[in-house]
Amino acid sequence: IRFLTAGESHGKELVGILEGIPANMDIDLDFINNELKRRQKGYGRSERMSMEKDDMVILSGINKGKTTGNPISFKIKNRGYLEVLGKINRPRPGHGDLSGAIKYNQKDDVRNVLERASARETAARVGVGSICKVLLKNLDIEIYSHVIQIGGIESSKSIYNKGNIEDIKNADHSIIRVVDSIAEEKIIKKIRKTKEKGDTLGGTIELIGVNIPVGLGSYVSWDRRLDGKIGQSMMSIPGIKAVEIGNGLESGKSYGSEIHDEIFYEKNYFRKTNNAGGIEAGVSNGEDIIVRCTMKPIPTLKKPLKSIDMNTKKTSLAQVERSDVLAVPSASIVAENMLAYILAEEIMLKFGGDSIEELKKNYKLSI
Ligand code: EPS
Repeated sequence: IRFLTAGESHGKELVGILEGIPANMDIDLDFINNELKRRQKGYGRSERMSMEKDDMVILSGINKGKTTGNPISFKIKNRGYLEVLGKINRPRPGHGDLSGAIKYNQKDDVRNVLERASARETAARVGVGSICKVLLKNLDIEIYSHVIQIGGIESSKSIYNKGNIEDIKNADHSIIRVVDSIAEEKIIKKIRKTKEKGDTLGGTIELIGVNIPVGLGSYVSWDRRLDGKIGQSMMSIPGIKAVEIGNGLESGKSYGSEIHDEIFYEKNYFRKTNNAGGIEAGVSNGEDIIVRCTMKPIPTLKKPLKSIDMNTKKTSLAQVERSDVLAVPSASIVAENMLAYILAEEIMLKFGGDSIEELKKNYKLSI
């Protein structure tokens, strides 16, 4: 399967095209729109979020609530559409402004760069990913996420600490998707103070994929490794600067005897630990897939950093635009949906099928 998105942050609409989804799959538009809504929540987002009520308009590939096998195309309206936008020529450190302006020769006005580099585009990706989630649900594969750290304050409920899947399923009950209520309170206070100071924050997300079959991805070539594909998809989310599979960071500090997951057998192979995060040698091993992503603070600061005025080449303060204090909870929903896309792609590669009936039959025969 493959997808493309188009659209600018304050342009008229975002559009997406997703190809390769099998025919006859039931699509519940309410489920998709709820995914779009989940991405818009979170404490510390710009007032733009109360303006945008994202909903998907299907243009093709779905008929009478079922996929047809044809490419699916859709649009999402930007309620924040602005016909005239002010010029920008004081690039924000940490944003794509300056590199984009030089690369695309937009030195007179960086506006065209940031309108596409904006994370608004991820709404279309959630549209794509939510259709992939429906495909995965047909095979009982689910993806959950929560936020495990913001501004250095950690949740105790990470999967390698005191967290468990039941806690994580409740992440939507928290406005910042933190399931440890003590950490949640501290973080909300920190966000409030950060906003007052005109500053921004980043954080870390944890994702869990459950009911994953053995054998997605391959070690035979570098570009078929599942961890490599997941890594790229996560790194492609604006602001993500680090990706970890399983207990990856810890593993570099441990003995092999402490970190590798021992293998047992009772009717089937299983492991009692999952430090590998469900992937060994670029192949899913049947355990839950665990991924963590860290997002840097938003680069638009109300109290701006030093930059250069591109007209005068003199030191100046970076441009101030309306923006978010942080977008980590939103990024967690984007990450769920990017993981759904990668897993759906791998499922189609391994099991195949032009209709959902054929995919399900192939899947049952193989696992
Ligand atoms: C964004 C800046 C803000 C965010 C936007 C991403 O928009 P505005 O500049 O209009 O306040 O709200 O995110 C979205 C619109 C969205 O839907 O996530 C940026 O600069 O990346």
